[in-house]
Amino acid sequence: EPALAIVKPDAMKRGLSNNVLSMIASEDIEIVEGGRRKLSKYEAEFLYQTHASKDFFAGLVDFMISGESMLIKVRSVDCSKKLRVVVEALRKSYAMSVRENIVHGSDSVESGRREARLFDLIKLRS
Ligand code: FUP
Repeated sequence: EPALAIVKPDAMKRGLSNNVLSMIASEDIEIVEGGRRKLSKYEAEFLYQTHASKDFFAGLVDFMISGESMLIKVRSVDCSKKLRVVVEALRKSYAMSVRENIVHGSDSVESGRREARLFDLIKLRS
């Protein structure tokens, strides 16, 4: 099962990318490929398209394009489930607010597939 984890701009600025990587590894999730990149507005909007009608959408997109992120394509059995465990644990330790919450992780098999494809498309464009 493929999925996507993202170390968000707030975590990059705070030097937390290694904490995210080691937590992913500790859940037996395989890191397939990764890279640092500032997301474009279009990419951030695609990532959060299910929230397009929410009032926090514009602010969320602005935050996601405010600096470099680390995109990490991952894979494992029950990957999105395991990734959510990682995300919850990291946020509990490090999140500063609902928006500045350190890390993204695909939350279902379906979104994992879609977001892993987004990773491949971003790679092609850069
Ligand atoms: P998650 O899947 O855990 O990242 O959380 P959600 O799908 O509920 O929300 C997606 C993103 O919207 C999260 F990164 C947090 C952000 N968000 C806000 O910025 N403001 C809000 O009021 C609610 C969510």
